[in-house]
Amino acid sequence: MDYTDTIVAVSSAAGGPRSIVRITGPDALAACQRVFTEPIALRTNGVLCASVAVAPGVAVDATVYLFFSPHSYTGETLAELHVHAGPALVAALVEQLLATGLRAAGPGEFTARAYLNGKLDLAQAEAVNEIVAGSNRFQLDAAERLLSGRLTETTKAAHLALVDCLSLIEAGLDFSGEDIAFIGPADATQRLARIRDELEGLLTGSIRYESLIDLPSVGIAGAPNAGKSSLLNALLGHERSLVSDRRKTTRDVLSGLWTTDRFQCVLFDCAGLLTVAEDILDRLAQQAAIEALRHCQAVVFCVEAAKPDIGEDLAIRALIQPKTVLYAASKADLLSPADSQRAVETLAQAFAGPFLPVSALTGQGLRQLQDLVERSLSAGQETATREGRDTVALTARHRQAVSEAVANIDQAIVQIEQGADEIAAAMICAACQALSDIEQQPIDEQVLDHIFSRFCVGK
Ligand SMILES: Nc1nc2c(ncn2[C@@H]2O[C@H](COP(=O)(O)OP(=O)(O)OP(=O)(O)O)[C@@H](O)[C@H]2O)c(=O)[nH]1
Ligand SMILES: [Mg+2]
Repeated sequence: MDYTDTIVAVSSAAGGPRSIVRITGPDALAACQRVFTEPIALRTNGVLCASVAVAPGVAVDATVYLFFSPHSYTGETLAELHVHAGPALVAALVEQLLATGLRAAGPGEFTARAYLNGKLDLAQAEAVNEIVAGSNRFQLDAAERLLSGRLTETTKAAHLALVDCLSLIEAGLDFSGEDIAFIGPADATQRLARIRDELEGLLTGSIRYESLIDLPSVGIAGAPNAGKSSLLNALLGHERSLVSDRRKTTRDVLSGLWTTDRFQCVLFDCAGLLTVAEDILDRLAQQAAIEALRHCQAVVFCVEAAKPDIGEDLAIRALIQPKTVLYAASKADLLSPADSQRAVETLAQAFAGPFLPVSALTGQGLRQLQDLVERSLSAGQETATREGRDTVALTARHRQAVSEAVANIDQAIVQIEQGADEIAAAMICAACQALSDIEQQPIDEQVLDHIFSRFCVGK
């Protein structure tokens, strides 16, 4: 891709009240002048108003933001035309600009230029994409940490320490004929082991981006009529699942995105579990329910608080083996507080686990249930809900580079122990290369293209 010409793209999301047309490159100012209905002096960074011709005889008002090189996102001269116009007019404006000699920007090309002009390191450039693509708060938080350079802070420090160690080993090699030792093997291996531990800590303490994208799932299980669908609707805050006083109302597995201020997961409802399937429909519904419950991180198991006989519930509990089970005594509003307390104690004894009284009708216990779900997800599910602010999300590329550096350092330690300092120096060089690939120009241009091709146009 040519990164020296002038490009244009719509950089705002579709459907908003305002559209942003972004232009960057050496011809950006001249291109603006070509679509302004009257010439305007463009001399300094700032904001001005202009009338922009989008088609012959059609002009719209635009707010123009000017950023002169190098004080812009891309490092080049950049202009943004903000217009309150529908998609057809915005497309016409871009057409006009293309007709005056600009090129339509490729995916991620603005950010690629920012990277090439030293405005962002590669990890930060990738973070821009993760922020744009991020669909939940954890993805955004993690991407923001990546953008703030948290990953490169650690890798840069490790890189420097490696270079330091390498220079001492190489000095020893240069003066190997003379009796001067710059660094002893014990000191060198100790230093290398410390750097390796730092990097390993980065790997173990980080979240995989992929895990943030694959949201955890939580299922609601229990006997027919236990109040599962009502609970799902109450937690989601809308009527996702049909509710009726008849048993076996729910047949399919239904899911909804459960977003709270502290976590996000897929919550699903399914058919009530049965010990005996009466017909083919029962059997199919059971299979679907058991299959869905098998794959979720936590199951909320509902038993009606006021149910006189819980034999059926105990039997169906044995049908599933969830990773985490959270017991809910449903429809607790049907009992007095004292009776509800007694029921919860009896259930806790029978199921050998604590029960939380809940009511989909009154909202009783729903907040506590949310807290329990959050705790079970954060225990089993990485660190997405952990308070620690310093968790970095590593993309597969970062993970690979850090792992490669760790492997090379391990090899270098072995070589030093065997007295093969020259090979050790080569291994340390390879580790340095792996780390510098995280923030600097990767050796292979294809890698760069691959990274930016995942972006959307306009970013
Ligand atoms: N009083 C009271 N009634 C409830 C509550 N939750 C559910 N119900 C009633 O219990 C009945 C069954 O509710 P559902 O939510 O359909 O139960 P379910 O477990 O999904 O039932 P199936 O889909 O048939 O397995 C309905 O008549 C609901 O109105 C509650 O918290 N309090
Ligand atoms: Mg139901």
